[in-house]
Amino acid sequence: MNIILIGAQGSGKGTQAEKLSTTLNIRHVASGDLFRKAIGDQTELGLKAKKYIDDGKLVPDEITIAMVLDRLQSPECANGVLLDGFPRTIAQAQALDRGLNEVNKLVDCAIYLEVPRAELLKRLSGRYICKAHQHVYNIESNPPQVPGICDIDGSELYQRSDDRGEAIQKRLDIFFSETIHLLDYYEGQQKLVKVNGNHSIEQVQKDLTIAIIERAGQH
Ligand code: G5P
Ligand code: MG
Repeated sequence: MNIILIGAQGSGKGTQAEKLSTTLNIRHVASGDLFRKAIGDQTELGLKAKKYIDDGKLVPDEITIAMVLDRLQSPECANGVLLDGFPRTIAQAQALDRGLNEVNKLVDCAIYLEVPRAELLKRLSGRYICKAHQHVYNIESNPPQVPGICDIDGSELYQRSDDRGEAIQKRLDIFFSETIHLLDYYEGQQKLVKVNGNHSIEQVQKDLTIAIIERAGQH
């Protein structure tokens, strides 16, 4: 299965995708994680992307599309993917359809994780992620066992540079004015599924699993 997870910043895409991809045995591909890895490794791609990300802006389509489509061609994605944070523009969605079509694949469903803006702001300002593998925590609702240390790999936790100040508001504005149009795009293809993301992590995980099983049963 190839599944897209659409949701505003802080809606839980990364948190939920990490668990779901294991359950479904498909690869979790997160465009933001790929960019942060490239920035950490100081590659040419990372240097280009950094200024947009720190500023809370979208990285230009041509850079983003090339990076994600390249990743989708790797053998580890052959069994299917759970895309987190991509596509984010109509041009990206069209490029994804074309790229999958070339290898006789398609998007099976696009899930929208709905969360109110006030809750998103609260979650983002409390979020910490780990340096080694970008595992996600929240100081209020999902704290690590030892403060500042990842439960899973023992690496140090840090706050993302775009989770501070104005960048948070700017990213949310971009989502609700631009990325939101993807809902019409996938509704038009009869692939859109909406899931309420404003519950506990465990409840949302259950609801997502049910939604995906129901969707698979319809095809
Ligand atoms: P990213 O990395 O894709 P965003 O901004 O889209 O970043 P973000 O912020 O990573 O999305 P998320 O993954 O949806 O949000 O949320 P998360 O990290 O899992 O959870 C947020 C917090 O809520 C955590 O503290 C978690 O513990 C808590 N939480 C999670 N789930 C739940 C739940 O179910 N219930 C409760 N109560 N709490 C929960 O993109 C970064 C930048 O990269 C560039 C852009 O510059 C972007 O700003 N970029 C792109 N640019 C162009 N096109 C693209 N396709 C791009 N992709 C990335
Ligand atoms: Mg994320």
